[in-house]
Amino acid sequence: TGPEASSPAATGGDTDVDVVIVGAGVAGMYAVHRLRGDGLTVQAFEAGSDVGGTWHHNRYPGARCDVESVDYSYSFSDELQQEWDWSERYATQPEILRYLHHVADRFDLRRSIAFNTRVTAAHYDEAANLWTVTTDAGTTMTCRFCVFASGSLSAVNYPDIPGRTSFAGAVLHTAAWPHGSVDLTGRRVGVIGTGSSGIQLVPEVAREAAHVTVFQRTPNYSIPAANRPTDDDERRAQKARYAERRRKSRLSGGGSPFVPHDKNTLEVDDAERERVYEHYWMLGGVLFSKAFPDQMRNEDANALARDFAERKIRAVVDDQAVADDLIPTDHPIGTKRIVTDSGYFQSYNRDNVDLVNLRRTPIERITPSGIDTADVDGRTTAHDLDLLVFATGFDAVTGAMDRIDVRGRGGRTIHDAWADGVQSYLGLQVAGFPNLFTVNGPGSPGVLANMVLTSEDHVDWIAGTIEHLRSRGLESIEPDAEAEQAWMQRCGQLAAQTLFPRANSWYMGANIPGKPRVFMLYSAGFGKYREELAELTDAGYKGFQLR
Ligand code: N01
Repeated sequence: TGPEASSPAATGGDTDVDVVIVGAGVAGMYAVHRLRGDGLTVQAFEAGSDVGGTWHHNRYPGARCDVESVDYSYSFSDELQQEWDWSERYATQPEILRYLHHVADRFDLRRSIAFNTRVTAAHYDEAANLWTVTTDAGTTMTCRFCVFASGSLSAVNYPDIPGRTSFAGAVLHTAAWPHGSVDLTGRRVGVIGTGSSGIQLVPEVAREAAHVTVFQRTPNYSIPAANRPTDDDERRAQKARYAERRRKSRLSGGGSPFVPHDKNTLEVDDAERERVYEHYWMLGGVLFSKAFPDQMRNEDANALARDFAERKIRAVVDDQAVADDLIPTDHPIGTKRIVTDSGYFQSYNRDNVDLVNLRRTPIERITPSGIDTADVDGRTTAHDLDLLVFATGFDAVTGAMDRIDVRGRGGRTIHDAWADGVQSYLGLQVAGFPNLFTVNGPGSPGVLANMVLTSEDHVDWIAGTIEHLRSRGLESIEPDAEAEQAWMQRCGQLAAQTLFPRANSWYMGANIPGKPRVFMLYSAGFGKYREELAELTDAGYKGFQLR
């Protein structure tokens, strides 16, 4: 624990610290810096051995960010912005982690963070208006406020496949990749899952391993990263205009300074449409979703974008029968996160990479020697493997908190509060859990936008709110249940105006058996969300009860 833990709490009452922060990834790190800077005593707990969250754990070969590094970086310190040089347009995981370590050093964050310590419970004491936080290291700590910065994509998902634990070789998960190198030379590797993680991993593994078998349940849209090294001139120009870049990002839908074409898909002729698609394709990755303003709302418009993406896939895959299996047919483009790849589809032109289409030949079981699939004629094919990689994603958005024993007013658990569908007001608070804040919680733009800026915004709002309470002698804040319900309904209505609900995606909770199917995010864009949040706050914290 840090030295602050021995200072008196500034928010009154008899607590060990003012604020406990759960998680020391991008959001938790900034929360430590900001809240400590406001004169509060803070203690963060982090399950990993160092800072970085996502970037600490997802160390698989090929891991990169799909937002340009110049945007996917903190904006709270101009000195930091000016001093850090990104070497590539889309930084690799090691470079992003180096950056986060630099931030931890520069702002002396580690003294307030207990590492290798997982929060197991947070219980609210109604009479004393305080939270008691318990960890797996045996710590018990009381605080006035809890900030859950536990991540949207951090609760690792292992699917329940028969025989899962019987495999005799090494088993890895992309989101819990071992520190240090994994020797793939001469090995037969199986990869289950073709989301962002699997698709980034496959080309890297294919270069080293003797053989790679990719087990694909659902094909995914993936777009080349258009990655390249940056040079001094480019960096100088970007840094000179950083403030403007950030301003545009904060007005945008996705938290980076890009806007769609100014006309809708069907308002331009074929040649112009092709030119616009090509332009956004060359921007790389998820930005293709922004080609035309109606692409994510209008099925006919989306179909034309899909057709373009299909042609791109066919152009780089030699065997058109394999291309048939790789082209998504079950969801509009963009309704699952578009993957940003580096040579994924081309991997299937290699002799040492095979695709297994699980829709046609499903997995029967995992065996000690590999994976058995059922052929169309009912026979079993055994795929012999030395190493098995689960690239099977996360219990997204709610999973990290749901796995902790969080109890609010009346001992009600967060699990119960979310059992019939997730509830949250603005992605910041849940009714019945006073003084507990979530960063990028359900009902916020979160994972639909640039998470560094969304995290900074939420932490700034939390800091401002704590200051508001302190300066008025108030002790607690929580949302009205009605305001919360209305907010989640609004998120549902906004999503219904888009094509998002058309996919069985993790955005919808569809990848976790038994999870309620609700579009968990605010889909009208980061800029619009910021406007709404500011209006409600300026109107005296409308929808919240302050006591
Ligand atoms: O996880 P996913 P991810 N049998 O859930 C398959 C971010 N991210 O780690 O689609 C067979 O997307 C599942 O199949 P299906 C990014 O936001 C970003 O790849 O459910 N297969 C799917 O193919 C991303 O969206 C980057 O049918 C099974 C895969 O596993 C998010 O994290 C890099 C299965 C899981 O894909 C999650 O990405 C990495 C089963 N029983 C991650 N169960 C960047 O580039 C699941 N699957 C920034």
